[in-house]
Amino acid sequence: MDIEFPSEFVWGAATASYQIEGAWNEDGKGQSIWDTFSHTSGKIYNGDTGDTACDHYHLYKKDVALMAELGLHAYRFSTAWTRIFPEGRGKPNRKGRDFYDALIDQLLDQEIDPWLCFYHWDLPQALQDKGGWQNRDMVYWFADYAAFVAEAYGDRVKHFLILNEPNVAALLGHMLGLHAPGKSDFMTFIAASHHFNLATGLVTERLRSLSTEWQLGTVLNLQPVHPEKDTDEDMEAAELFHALMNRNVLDPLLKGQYPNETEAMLSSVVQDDDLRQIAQPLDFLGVNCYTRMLIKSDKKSPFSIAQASPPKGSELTAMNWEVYPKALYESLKNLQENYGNPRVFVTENGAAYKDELNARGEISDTARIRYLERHLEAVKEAMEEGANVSGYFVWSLLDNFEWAEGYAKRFGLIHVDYETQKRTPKQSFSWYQDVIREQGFDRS
Ligand code: GCO
Repeated sequence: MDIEFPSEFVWGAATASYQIEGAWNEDGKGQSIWDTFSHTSGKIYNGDTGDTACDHYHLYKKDVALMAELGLHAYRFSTAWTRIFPEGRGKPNRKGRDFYDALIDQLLDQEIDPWLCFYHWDLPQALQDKGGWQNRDMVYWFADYAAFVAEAYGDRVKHFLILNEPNVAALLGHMLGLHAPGKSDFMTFIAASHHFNLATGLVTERLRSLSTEWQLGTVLNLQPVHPEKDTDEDMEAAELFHALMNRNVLDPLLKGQYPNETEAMLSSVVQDDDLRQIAQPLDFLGVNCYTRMLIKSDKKSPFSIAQASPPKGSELTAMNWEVYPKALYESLKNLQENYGNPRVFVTENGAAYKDELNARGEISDTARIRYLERHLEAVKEAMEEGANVSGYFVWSLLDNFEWAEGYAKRFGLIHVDYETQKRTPKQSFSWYQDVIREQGFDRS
């Protein structure tokens, strides 16, 4: 076999509550900032919302059966905070808690390891109304919620992911206004960035005091940042973006300090004991990586940083993201060489393509298979050079609500017809079935 992985390598797939569950206001669930944002006209392509999504809330047994058919070792999902605490705090909602109980039991019945993420962006609106992540109290409200969830399911769930991509949530939701809660303010971005970091450390400390049984990690979006041109201006812009996007979360978590480039920006929100609180040892790091970031200097943009277009003729996915497998290799090598080679799981990697059903109702998504193969090759190359990688989760199990893009972008191994909720495994589903069974693949 051309590309082979160790026998204990974990093969998974990932989703997120708001992107697949639907039932946005059912069985006592409260309103999240993504319910608010998607119900605000002009925010989401085509006016799409997560009101129904893949209706996973009602179809989860069917979806778990498909995961079993796929042969998944692990399934990464997130709990909707407002399903468990409709207002974010206070009295828990029994029906919401029961849903995740049933999902976890269904997974265990099929011998699929549940990997639970406490937060994949769907903050309770009631807490946003109190300032959300800009408010330092969020850190304690989140820790209370995470501790409740860990104690509710921790007898069966052994892997917890604390936050999903805090760096992306801070930037897109609080600086660029492209994601919920739709803020575009530098100090809101800075405060949210720091409070996400603080929350990660506090939850780690709280959960360690509750059990030594659990494997605790958190999920970061790590994309290497390259200057568009080798000019001083572009290289400086790339360095600053790397500090804002990657190092502003990596350095406090793994080194107990903020990067020089951003330390002064954060000084107004960092309090004495914070950096010690943040740098609590984790059992693993989740790395989400899709492509690289190409950055150029642009005096008219915030921080004089702008994203450059991929080089002419680049191969692109339906998101117009450059297919650049080396990005995943570089992200993994960066952790090995600059952050003490922590245990890593690739917790998201995948691609959106224009998937169409052929006359026989099949989807031959060969471009996605090729994308996944090339990125797994990059993972294997990094591992052969000593990177400490223990598993890989495809984003995503199902086509789903792709945030501001709505349902226009399909990342799933399984096609979802949103009118009928019919699930159709794509060719990549069968390909991944073989990869999991063989622990590797021959290049196509
Ligand atoms: C995340 C991602 C997912 C996206 C995927 C494709 O932060 O984990 O935003 O929710 O759907 O990365 O963009």
